[in-house]
Amino acid sequence: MTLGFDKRFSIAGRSRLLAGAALCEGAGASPDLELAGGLGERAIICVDMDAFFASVEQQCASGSLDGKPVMVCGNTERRSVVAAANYIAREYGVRAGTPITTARRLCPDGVFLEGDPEKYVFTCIRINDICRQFTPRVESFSIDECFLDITGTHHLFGGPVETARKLKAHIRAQLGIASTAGIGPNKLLAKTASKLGKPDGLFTLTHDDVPAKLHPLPVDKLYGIGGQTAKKLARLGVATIGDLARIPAHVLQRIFGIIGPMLRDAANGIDHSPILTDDEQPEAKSVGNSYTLADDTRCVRKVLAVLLGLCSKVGRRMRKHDYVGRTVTLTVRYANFQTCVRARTVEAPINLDRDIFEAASAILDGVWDRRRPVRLLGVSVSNILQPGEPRQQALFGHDYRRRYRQALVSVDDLRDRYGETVVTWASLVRTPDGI
Ligand code: DCP
Ligand code: CA
Repeated sequence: MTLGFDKRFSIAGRSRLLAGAALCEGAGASPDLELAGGLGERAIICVDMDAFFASVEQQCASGSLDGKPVMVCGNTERRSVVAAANYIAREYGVRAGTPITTARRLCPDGVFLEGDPEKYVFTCIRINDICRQFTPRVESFSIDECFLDITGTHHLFGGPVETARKLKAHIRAQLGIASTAGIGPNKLLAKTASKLGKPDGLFTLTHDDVPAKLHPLPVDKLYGIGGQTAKKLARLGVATIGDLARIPAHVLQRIFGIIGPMLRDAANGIDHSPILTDDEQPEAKSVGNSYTLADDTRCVRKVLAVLLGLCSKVGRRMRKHDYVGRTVTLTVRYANFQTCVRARTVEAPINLDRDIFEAASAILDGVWDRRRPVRLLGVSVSNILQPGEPRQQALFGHDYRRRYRQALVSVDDLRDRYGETVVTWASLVRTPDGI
């Protein structure tokens, strides 16, 4: 998927990437040499800290919490939920998002700690510094997760697996926390490998592994598939990633719109998105809006209505300047002020409300834990093509797009003359937060 979907290279022109079977911790040198063999192809590591907040707290406690179930919460009051549970606490059934009252019932002898964001941000910066000792091409993906493009540097450390092993060892030695490294020929497979290798693992997924290791997994294990998409796929009889991989792209396009073909690519382990270092993040030039809700809410209808309103605003501003863009970024801030920012890059540039909404709601679907009240939403479109730059047309739905665009141009014109509220989406009419 894209984990940022940047389709710079054609699928047809793509040769086999990393060769070799999946490797686990302890793999010898020869498979690593094999992995390094795909000339000119990419080798990506996704490194993700294990039970991050809990691991940092355990490290700070200098061994006094070792062997105990540890849970970190927004606060230790009754209303709060668990943000991070160490792997011992998970044996009791506690997970991120478990209400604290339930967690106390499941694990009465557990250690409950209030989160300390400063410590986690400080550790996050140090993780990034350690990653940059292995390659300059590091993308900080979330507070405890980085992608490293080691294509050009892994030979300095003994190959991809040895690089990952050394990276994990450095993190443990310098920060005292366990991590899991996934290796793959792209971000999607590296990320999936890191999930499969948890905890404290080192796992590789190559293109050759896709049929045997990716396809049998439940479809909701595919990165980027959230609860709503998974439900829709279940209704269509799609149980595994392999089932999804076999559906023709045009069928998925009809059902899921612009993200349909991306879902299929992802199910086949295809992802061309680049590693974007801090300096290369596309936010620099973007059109965006954000909105703080009148009340924190878990109501899906309300959240989607706000999102649609935001996408509408962003689309209108883009059309005004004749901009089109390919990367949609969604910001979700929860009631506890924790903020999640995720981006998705679509194949053809967009500026229509519905296309922006499709991408933004697909991201929301993947990130929003429905139990967490939302405080603020933000949408921006970046990767902007300026007026006059050559534009690739969307492959599907030409006629629909033409008519839809014409309708929106008329709506924009009405708004120019009579004000922003003269025409709005039906689903926003009844919503107090329909901005
Ligand atoms: N986090 C949070 N609320 C959530 C999920 C996560 O505050 N609902 C915070 C706490 C986590 C950190 O983000 O420690 C990283 O999230 P991960 O999803 O990577 O989860 P963990 O690192 O805790 O566990 P894992 O070992 O599964 O990666
Ligand atoms: Ca983690």
